[in-house]
Amino acid sequence: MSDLTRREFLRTVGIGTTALAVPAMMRCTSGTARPNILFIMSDDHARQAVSCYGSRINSTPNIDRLAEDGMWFTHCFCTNSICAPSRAVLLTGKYSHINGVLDNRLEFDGSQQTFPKILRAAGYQTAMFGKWHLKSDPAIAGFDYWNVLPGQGYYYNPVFIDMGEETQRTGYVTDLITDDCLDWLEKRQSDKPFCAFLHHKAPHRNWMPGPNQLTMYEDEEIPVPDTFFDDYDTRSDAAREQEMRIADHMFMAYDLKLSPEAETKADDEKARRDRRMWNSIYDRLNDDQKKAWDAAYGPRNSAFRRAGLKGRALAEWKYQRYIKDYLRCIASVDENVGRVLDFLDRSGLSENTVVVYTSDQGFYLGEHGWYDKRFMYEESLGMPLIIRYPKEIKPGESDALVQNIDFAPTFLDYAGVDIPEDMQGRSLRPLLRSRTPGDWRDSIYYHYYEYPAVHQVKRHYGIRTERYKLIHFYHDIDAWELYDLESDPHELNNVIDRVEYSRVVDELKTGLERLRRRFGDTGEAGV
Ligand code: SGN
Ligand code: CA
Repeated sequence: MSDLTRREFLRTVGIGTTALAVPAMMRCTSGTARPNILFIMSDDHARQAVSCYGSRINSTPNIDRLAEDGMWFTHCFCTNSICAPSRAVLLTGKYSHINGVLDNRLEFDGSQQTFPKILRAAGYQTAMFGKWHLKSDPAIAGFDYWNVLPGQGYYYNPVFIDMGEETQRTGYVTDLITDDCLDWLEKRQSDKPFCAFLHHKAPHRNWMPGPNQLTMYEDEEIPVPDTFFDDYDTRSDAAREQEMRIADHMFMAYDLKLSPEAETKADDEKARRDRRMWNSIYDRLNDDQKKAWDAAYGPRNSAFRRAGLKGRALAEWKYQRYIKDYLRCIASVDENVGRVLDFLDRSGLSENTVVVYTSDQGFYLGEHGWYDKRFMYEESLGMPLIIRYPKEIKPGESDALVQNIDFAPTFLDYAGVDIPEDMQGRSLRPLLRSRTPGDWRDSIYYHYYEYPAVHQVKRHYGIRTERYKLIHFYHDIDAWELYDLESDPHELNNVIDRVEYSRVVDELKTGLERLRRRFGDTGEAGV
């Protein structure tokens, strides 16, 4: 999008053009011992699948190593539960309506202020590895070195864009991204602190496990979430009209890895699309990879065909196939986090490096019958967030309400650089020093825009406090929902019309308006 078109666009959605200005270089206030920053972010890794968060379904021993020596946040939330917007929030410390990336279809304007640019000006080396997904050039956004996947990228034998040059490489994406980051860390200029982004594609759809995990969970049954058969009884139509139900909306071949010849014979558009998508993915595998894949999935798929499942049993089978593939992808992410932590230990970098593990948003692992994200309900609103910095962080858990707008200010704070006033988040450093700082926010603000679009989750915004969540769905609907998270942690009872909550609703509506004014998000336009 040209600058002019972009400015016009931003004006139509009520965004000022000041967001596009790059401020003067920031003052560096610290001495030489500035910490390195290693920001590890996976794609769609729900905290229900991280063992330090009490996962019932898997174990992540290496990610847990960070939690053993660092702080994990139980109430970290995204501002807009989708990939590109989350990444733009990370870079800018500003909400989507200010940074301009309201949804995945928009391009990030890298000419605006980003924290990597500020760090670079303060003497840091900056690098970006893996999933970028912001369309524009990472160099313009502030990276000295970058080696990224185009778009969503592929799991097997992916193409990378290494400083502008495209190459296809053999191997599994999570291993390759880690290799690149470790390689750069070894060769970096060691007289400067670094800020490296290690962004995995996994465990994003279509959940293709790596060669080392193909047979993991083979003989196990993964527990089905209590809310898997949610009938959306008390909710507005938004929950009923989505298209992200495991039972109804997954592709048999592309998502569930059933062989297209056997399971997607139908000649309708969905089956044709499914065959096309799966074949284009499977054809990327080389002969050895295909052999290993077929040896793992062939017998499972034959057993599925023999069983002739229907109704609830078929839905539960789909859940098992989905969740096992998803968890297999995570096992590889965890293994690769271990490689990185070992490298930091070996090179004496662990003490002076702030290491973060997070995900671009949460994800539904069968809760409410769903996969994907987008909704403001807990599982996709929440993000895992673990931060380790032995010099300063006391290990433990924090339940403070934090958001991804806080990441940029936190890193600038650690680097001893002034935090620009127009950043909308707050440094987490006081929370990381002491779990109970007197003055912290008591509510968070959320706004999702990408509708109509894949998965058909309607536009909505809302407020979450420690106890309540108020959501307003708008655009082709005008519906409010209220959840009392204390008595209803799974958000099954929308109590918006219950008279005993009328005072709470009034207070939350006032609080929501206050947040919308404070953050300058007064329109409902979206795109
Ligand atoms: C793709 C996926 C969707 C997913 C979006 C956004 N479909 O379109 O299921 O919601 O990405 O994900 S797929 O058929 O291409 O796999 S995001 O994490 O990048 O926001
Ligand atoms: Ca994502």
